[in-house]
Amino acid sequence: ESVNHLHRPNFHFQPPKHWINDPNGPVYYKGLYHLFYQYNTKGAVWGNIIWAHSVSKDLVNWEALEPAIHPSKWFDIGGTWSGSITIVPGKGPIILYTGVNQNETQLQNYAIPEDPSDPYLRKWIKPDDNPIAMPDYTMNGSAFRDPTTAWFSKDGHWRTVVGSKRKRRGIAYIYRSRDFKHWVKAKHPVHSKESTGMWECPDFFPVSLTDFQNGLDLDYVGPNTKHVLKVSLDITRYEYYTLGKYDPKKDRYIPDGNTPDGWEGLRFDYGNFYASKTFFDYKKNRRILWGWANESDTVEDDILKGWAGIQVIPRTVLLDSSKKQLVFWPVEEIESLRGNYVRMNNHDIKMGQRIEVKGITPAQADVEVTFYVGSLEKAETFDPSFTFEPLDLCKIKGSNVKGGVGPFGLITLATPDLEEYTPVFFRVFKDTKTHKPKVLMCSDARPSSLKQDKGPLAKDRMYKPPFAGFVDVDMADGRISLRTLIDHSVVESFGALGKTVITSRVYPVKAVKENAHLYVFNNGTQTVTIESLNAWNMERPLQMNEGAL
Ligand code: DQQ
Repeated sequence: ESVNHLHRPNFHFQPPKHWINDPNGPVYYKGLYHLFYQYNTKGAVWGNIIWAHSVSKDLVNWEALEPAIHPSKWFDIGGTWSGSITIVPGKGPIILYTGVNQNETQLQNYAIPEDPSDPYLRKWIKPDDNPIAMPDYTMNGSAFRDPTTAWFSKDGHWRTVVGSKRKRRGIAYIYRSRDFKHWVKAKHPVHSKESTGMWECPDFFPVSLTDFQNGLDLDYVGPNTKHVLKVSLDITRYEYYTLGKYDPKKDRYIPDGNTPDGWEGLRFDYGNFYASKTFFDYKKNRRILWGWANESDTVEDDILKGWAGIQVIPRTVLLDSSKKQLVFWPVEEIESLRGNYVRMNNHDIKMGQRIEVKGITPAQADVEVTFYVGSLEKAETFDPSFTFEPLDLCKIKGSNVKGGVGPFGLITLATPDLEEYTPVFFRVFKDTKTHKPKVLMCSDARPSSLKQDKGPLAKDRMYKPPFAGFVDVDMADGRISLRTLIDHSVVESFGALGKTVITSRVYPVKAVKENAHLYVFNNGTQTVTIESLNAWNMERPLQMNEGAL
């Protein structure tokens, strides 16, 4: 089998070939970062899923180990699906994962390392007293999966959350155990929400209300915390999260009134990003997020390429100082891959101007830019009575549609004549009610590729949406920043230091490798200044799972 490298990322996590999806069981243990992931041993489409396993000292270079779990017992013969790792004092790391039995019922299982003293955790055992949880008659046995990392509470119980649904109501069940073997479902779900459908890959963790630098471990208790509940919605393939209060006595989670709980909810990432999972990094006291970015190419081309799916660059997760949302930033370790470097300072871009960033490799780069806009006088008005989704707004007001303040931003993976390009940009509106700026961020894949659709079915078309989200900034100092990691078919963008994040996958035909270009542009009447721009070539890590599997 051959692997086509044209659109293959170089510094994002990937095995050498075949399909990957959800990150599983991320953990830091005895000096190594472990990442397991859903992997098809046989091809570049979903199926034959096992837990593949890699380790890293630095979250940049990865060594592939033998698979950790594959279907082998009655309680997982139909599938070894997603789950997590918990470090249990006195026992070591324990995997909780979803097994599918021969009747396609989903069960929760556990697995233990053969040798917990081995930092590599190479071999895993599935004890015979599995499963640890089965759906009862009140539950939907084909929608019961993805146990979270468990946490230990003062009442002597371990707790884990499992995703589910009943009819159209999304549910997060909570299970308790004293010994990590016998688990009992709490009477009430920790949370649920009507009309949201299946809650895949829930994630539930505390954040600090006073320390905006460090993450918290799951069992942290203190007055100044909030909880985050994230769910992945299989209907739209989007995730959303709420901030709220977890009451450990009642085992209930109540989202804050001001964060929408449902389809309109806040997102870790407004683009191609799914089945994400965080873990607490004991080495650097941070909470790190992993997430899967699927291909958006045609299924036929995925098969021809011989590979499909990547993990995004791991991101630190913190509560924003506004306390209304989270902020995300690529782990600092990734900066070790920065090579050749160019910069630009105090450069005005007038309406209609496009400035090329030269001297780096635009198809494999890290770009940080701070824009100074100064006056917001010319901003277009935003009528809050429009119930536009950001995505609809970006669809109508693309990067070519002239505005007042913006659109301005980066044009990535472009041909010089803009036959192909993926713009990442801001457009600033004036909210007619609050008179405050309303900032839209778009990453528009529509003009990204000249490749023709192969047919009318979704699998035969590339998915090229105008991903978008609002950015909650007042721009009081007239500034806004953008960082974009470009990796051949990956455009991963962080607006306003990580307040709004958008990952997109694109497959240009011409704007590839050394034929790709990078520009800064402005299509608003307000002149915008590039206050500073720093751009780097990104090197390939020395080790990226080569030769394994
Ligand atoms: N992927 C897994 C499931 C999970 C889904 C199966 C989310 O456990 O719900 O590969 O992408």
